[in-house]
This record gives sequence, structure tokens and C-alpha cells, in this order.
Amino acid sequence: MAELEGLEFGKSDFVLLDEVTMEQFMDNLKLRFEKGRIYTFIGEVVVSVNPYKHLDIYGKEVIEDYRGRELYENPPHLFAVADAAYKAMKRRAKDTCIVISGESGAGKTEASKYIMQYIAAITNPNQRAEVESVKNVLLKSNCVLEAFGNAKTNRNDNSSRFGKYMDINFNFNGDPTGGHINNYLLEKSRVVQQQDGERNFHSFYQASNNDSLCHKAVMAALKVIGFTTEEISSIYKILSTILHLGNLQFTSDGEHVVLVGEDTVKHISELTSTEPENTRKALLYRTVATGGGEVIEKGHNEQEASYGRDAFAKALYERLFAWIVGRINSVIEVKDYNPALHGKNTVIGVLDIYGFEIFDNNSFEQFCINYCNEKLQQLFIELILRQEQDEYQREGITWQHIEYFNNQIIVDLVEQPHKGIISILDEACLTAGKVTDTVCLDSMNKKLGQHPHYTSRKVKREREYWIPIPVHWYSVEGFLDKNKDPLFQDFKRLMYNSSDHVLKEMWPDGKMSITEVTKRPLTAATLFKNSIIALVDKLACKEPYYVRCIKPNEVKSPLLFDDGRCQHQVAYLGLLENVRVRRAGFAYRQPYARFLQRYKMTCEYTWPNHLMSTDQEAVEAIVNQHGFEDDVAYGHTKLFVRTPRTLFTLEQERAALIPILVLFLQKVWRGAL
Ligand code: AD9
Ligand code: MG
Repeated sequence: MAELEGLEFGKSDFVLLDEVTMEQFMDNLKLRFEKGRIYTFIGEVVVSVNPYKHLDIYGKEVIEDYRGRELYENPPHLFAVADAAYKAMKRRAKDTCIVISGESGAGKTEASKYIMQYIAAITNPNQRAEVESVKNVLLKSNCVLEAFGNAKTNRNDNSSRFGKYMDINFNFNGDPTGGHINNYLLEKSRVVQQQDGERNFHSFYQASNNDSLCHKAVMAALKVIGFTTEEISSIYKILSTILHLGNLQFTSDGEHVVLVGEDTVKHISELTSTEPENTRKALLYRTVATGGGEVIEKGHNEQEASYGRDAFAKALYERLFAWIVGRINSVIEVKDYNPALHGKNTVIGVLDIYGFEIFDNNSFEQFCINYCNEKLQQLFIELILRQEQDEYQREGITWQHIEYFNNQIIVDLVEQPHKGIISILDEACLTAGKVTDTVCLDSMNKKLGQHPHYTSRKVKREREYWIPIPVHWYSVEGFLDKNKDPLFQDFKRLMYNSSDHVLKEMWPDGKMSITEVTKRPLTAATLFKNSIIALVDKLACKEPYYVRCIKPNEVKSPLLFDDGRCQHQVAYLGLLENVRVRRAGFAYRQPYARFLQRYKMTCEYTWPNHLMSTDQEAVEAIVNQHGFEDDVAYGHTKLFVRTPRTLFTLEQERAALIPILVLFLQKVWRGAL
């Protein structure tokens, strides 16, 4: 139980609420936010509310307060969770992961950075150069990934437009030896189109110099990580290429499509180290194989040419981003690790992934993001329950299963082979001929109409919406195209034939000739699904720690706690459920020795020392003296306490006794007794 905070700051653990109701939960959350206490526990989970102002709670002294301490010894904090994950990894050689979730602007990325800073600060006490260099690269990678993967949106000035999972590897000393970053679904559509008030990725503004301070920081970070001058130059040439593509227009001379601005093409071919004629051709024609195996060049119409240009720009950026991640990985990847020589290599994973996104008009991206959140929510429920059950079993305690909504049914609705939404979508994408979004919707209606969590409706402007998950509506408009995500092979070939080695490296599939390109690439939804399934598998085999972030208001104010918005988040994050699960069994558990150490002063048989043969017997004496017999269970190594009130009473008694004991000890020291 977190202490060192007075009751005026509310309950530092939601498990201590008198009753688990939404009202009490919200009152406590609000009170703590208003008092500047942005973190609150639910057992080992940290609930965090974005303060939208600088708080002096991340400095060196605070780090020292949390270093190596138990979760309940300090007020709730990200550092407490980071330390718990680190301790589990170091002491028990457990792979752990910290899953940070919450909606856009809730503070996930900031939290992940504080966690990484904490881990960096508490490791490598001997300042070994090679470990320092690994730490430096890990920390600097944030700056680069934010420049290329983040953008200003209407919800967050520094919104991550990709999901990030970073593994940090440790040696047996508990020092970082390397890491690996996985990135998920970069929102590449932003490259060609942004909503009003939003911006493109930060990198574009840094490159064109209205963000020169950030640009310097990114350049410095790139160099620290080890990007060569040639590589950095290629990166910025690609950014310029994309900007030029944005200026490229097409018109028609009545018969053919023509390019407006041959100069732009010249620039593009210079920047990409390609032949201008080939660039022109790739923009205006596509090579197709006829049924008879003949290869012909087919001219685009205006619409196709614009579509091709945009798809090319998006793909250039997506591949650039993936290449940067890969390049960072090549630097931080653990090499030459010999477990026989160096001991077990353990891992802490940190997941900073987009939370549920519900806009007025939700599209394919939101569908993917929300599916990912359903998967993570599934894992959360499963792991939290599984962890509880495992512990009760290990300790020989009888466990009463509690009811909770298992969202597996929703996950299945989306991902099941043959029957799920993604399968139906893929099927429509593979069908020859003109299958429209609405035809695909009809097919879903037919196959999923009876599903309790699926419904669709037609709304004005003849747009169709469907709903796989209650309260989430998606417009099917553009689904098929975004799922197919086509890019003409001509662009791939053009890039593969570039004499810029870095650029060429990003387009290995350009090697194939048109007649070889027969196998259909996997669709965007299937690729995403596969990557999320792999992610969940990775997380599931680790000991999980959770940070649940809440956004207090829509206007980035440090003063406003918007009750409705906050309650909504508490509900969909399943936080009340979390408290109930935690309380339904035994809210607290402590090893006998630790319990005894803390509360021995509250019992005459144990203070100052006990004469019993085991710590467990001494703990039983404390419990019996207070009449808490019905509220506890004795495990093999730990005492389990059902209701928070029991521990609360002991804490209060202890707090009342401390001043008396201090007086007593002072007298002893002064020789007065
Ligand atoms: V998104 O899904 O990537 O759009 P995040 O990552 O959840 O979102 P982020 O961490 O970027 O949100 O936080 C948004 C902004 O809130 C930051 O840029 C800070 O200005 C502010 N913030 C978040 N956490 C803190 C904090 N602990 N202290 C002070 C904070 N400010
Ligand atoms: Mg973020």
C-alpha cells in the first residue's frame, strides 16, 4: 500500500475505496488530479492522469526514493512500476513488459520516456562505456522516432502516429546490453492528406527549416546512433522527394495525361538518383502483363496518375520509417551474447501503442487501432486474472472465480479465419472485377448479421456504416482501397534501380519483373493482424506491468477535469473491473517476514521480537490479536488479506504508534529510561 501521503490526497490505491462504484472511483481520481497527485495504484497497475503541466516529480532525488523499493513503500508513481518490472527481471530473471495504454494525448509517450529514463538512471553504476553507449542509443532513438513518426493532430501536438514496442535486453548484472524496436501501422495517409488544423509528420517541417532547433537535435541523435553522412543525406533527399511529389499535378491534353511541371520531375529524379525519363514514365504509365504473357505499357488517366503519385509518396515514407527503425535495430541489437559466459539475457519490453480512437468519422485506421486495443484488453483481462490465479495456486489458496466481460467474442468477430471481418474484407479485395465498399458491406451483413456484436446501418448521404463493436461505428468508405493498398510495380522498380544505395535497399521487391509479380501481397489488415498477434504472443510470455493513462480534458488544460470524458475512459479501460478483480480475491498479499517487520509493533506478542518458531506463526498472532482471522488466508510464503480495511486499520494503528515509539526511543537514547 502506498503511504507517505495524507488522506487529503484521497486514496492512493483504488482498492482502498469503501465501495467500488463509478462515483467513488471518479471522486478519488478527480481529487487526486486536483491535488497534483496524477498517479494512483490499482494494486500493481498505475493509473495516470495527464497533468498538462510540468511537475517536479521525475528528478534524481525522486529516482533515488524509488530505486530498489517495494511498490507500496512510496506514493504511486511510474517509477514504482518501472522498478517493480526491473526487480522482477533482475532478481527473478523474469522477462517483463510494461504496457502503456490510453487514448491520444493521455500521456503514453511521456510515460514511456520517463520509464526509460528511470531504467537508464538506475543501471550501470560502474559507468561501463559500452553500457553507457547502449543506453545513449536507446534514449536517443526516441528523438528520431518522434521526428519521423509523430505529428501535430487536433488531439495532441506530439501525437505518435505509429505503435511502438521496445525490448530492452539486460545482462546478468542488470545492465542494458541492447534492444529491439517493433513498429506498428504507421499512419502513412498523413503524408498526402491531413485534417484541418493538423500537420504532416514533424520531420517535414524540420527538413524545410521552420523547426531548426528540433532539426539540430534530430541530426545529433542520428549521429549518436551511428547513421552515416550518406544515410542522413538519403533520408533528407527522400523527404524532399515527397514534398516535390506533393507539387506534381496532372492534366489532360484531350487524349493523354500530361505532367504539369517537368522541372519537378527533374528534381525528383535528381533526389532519387534515377533517370528522369524513367521517373516520368513511372508517373504516367503502368506496365501490365496481358493474359498471353505479353507485357504492355498502359497510360494512366488523370485520376490513376494522381492516385499512383499519392501511393508512391506514402510508400516512400513508410519504407523510410521502417528502414530507420531497422537501422536503429542493427545498432542496438545484442550481438555476440553468450549465455554460458554472460548469464541469462533478460528483457523488459515497453509498449507505447495508440489507444482507442473514436472520431466523428472512423475509418480503416481506427478499425485497425481499435482492434489492436481489443486484443490488448483481452490480454489485460487474461493476464491479470491468470496472474492472480497462478499466485493463489502457487500459494495453496482457494480462488473464487469472478465474472467479467470476456471480449474474446469481439476479437474473434474481427480476426477469425474465414468468418471474421478481416477475412471478409480480404475476400472482397481478392475478388476480380469491381467490388465496391458497399458490396463488401452487403457480404458482411449476410455473414455476420446474426452476430450479437455486429450491426450495420445506412445513414444520410448514402454512406454506409457498420459496427463490429458496440459504440464504435466505422464508415466503410475507402476500406477496400486502404486494405489492398496497391502500389504500381513501376515505382518499386524505379526505386530499386536507383543509384542511391540507401534508397535502393528500401525497395528489394522492385527487383521482380512484372511477369513475376503474380502472388498477391498480403492485405494491410492481414499484415496488421499478424503483427498484433505476434505482439500479443510476445507480451503474453512476459510478466506484465500496466500503466493506464487518462486524458483529463480536450483542451490541454492543467486545471480542468472533465468528468464525462474521464468517466468514459475509466469505463472502456475496464478500470472498475480491474479494482473488482483485485478485491474479489485478496486485495493484498505480503511475504510473512515483511508483514511482520511492518506491523509487529501493533501486537504485544511480536514487539519488539517474537518467540514463535516461524514468521508465519508470529503473523498469525498479529492477525488473531486484531480479530482479522476471517479476513485472511495463509499461503505457503505469504499472507493474503481480503479487504483493504484490514490493512488500513493496521496502517492507522501503526501510524498512531510511531510518534509514541519515537518519544520512547528518544528517552532511551537520552538515558531517561
Ligand atoms: V498519442 O496516442 O501518441 O496522440 P500520448 O502518447 O498518449 O498521445 P503524450 O505522451 O504525447 O500523449 O502526451 C501529450 C502531451 O501531454 C505531452 O506532449 C505533454 O505536453 C503532456 N504530458 C503528458 N504527460 C505528461 C507529464 N507526465 N507531465 C507533464 C505531460 N506533461
Ligand atoms: Mg504518443
